[in-house]
Amino acid sequence: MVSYFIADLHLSDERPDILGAFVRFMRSEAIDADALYILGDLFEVWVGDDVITHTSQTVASELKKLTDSGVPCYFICGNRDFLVGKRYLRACGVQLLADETIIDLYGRKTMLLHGDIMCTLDEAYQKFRRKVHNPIIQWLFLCLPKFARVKIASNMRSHSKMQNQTKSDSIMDVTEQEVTRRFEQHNLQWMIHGHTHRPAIHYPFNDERQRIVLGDWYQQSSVLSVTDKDLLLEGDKL
Ligand code: LP5
Ligand code: MN
Repeated sequence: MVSYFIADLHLSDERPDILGAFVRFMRSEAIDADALYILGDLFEVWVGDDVITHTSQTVASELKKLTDSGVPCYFICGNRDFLVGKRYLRACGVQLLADETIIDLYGRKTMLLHGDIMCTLDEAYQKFRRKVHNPIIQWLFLCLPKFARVKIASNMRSHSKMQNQTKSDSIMDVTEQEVTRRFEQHNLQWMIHGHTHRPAIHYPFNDERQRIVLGDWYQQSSVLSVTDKDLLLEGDKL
């Protein structure tokens, strides 16, 4: 009885080492899981299900093998791959979850989310997020030819990298206010998210309530395993 949680792998054709680590994980630990939850930024960038790459094909094939073998897989989108569509997820056999989803995790009321929505001090990002989550803007973007979408996403990435250098660590973290509000409003026991790339276990009120932050996969893997008794957040060298 174990469920796995991963996020921020940022898979792309430029990083075959991370893709290799993902494939190894899918063919080892994941095969005996009760469930696998992917909490966003599985891909470095996603500009439409019709832009097929070696990475997108490999991931789909690994996920499909796992889901066909009876392990349910769930996906919450991140700020890089919010355009992952129904067509691709269907090919993977993966179920899309709402941006903020509450599950019963072996008796613990747990909220799952990517995490970006709680970075409310980062007003420029939240404004950007509202725009790119607008279904009309997304539809218009997806009507563009592939090369134009790739180019726009690459410009956005450059802009984001530049902006991030000027932002403080606290601006790019979740706020205590957003965390507390969700714990209280839903009477949560646990919250699990990624996005900030600061793997840790926080205790916002007491030992009973935990906020678990998953790490990215740039230098090492980061996997949270949860059983009915305990949890383990660990990383392995790529
Ligand atoms: O991603 P990361 O870690 O660098 O930083 C994030 C926030 N940045 C983003 C932007 C993405 O990196 C861009 C890639 C998305 C491509 C998706 C497909 C295209 C969709 C098109 C529309 C439907 O998410 C960053 C946060 C940081 O996390 C920490 O939380 O700070 O936020 C920003 O950098 C936002 C900027 O401050 C403002 C907006 C930048 C984009 C401006 C667009 C200009 C590009 C011109 C294109 C013609
Ligand atoms: Mn992210």
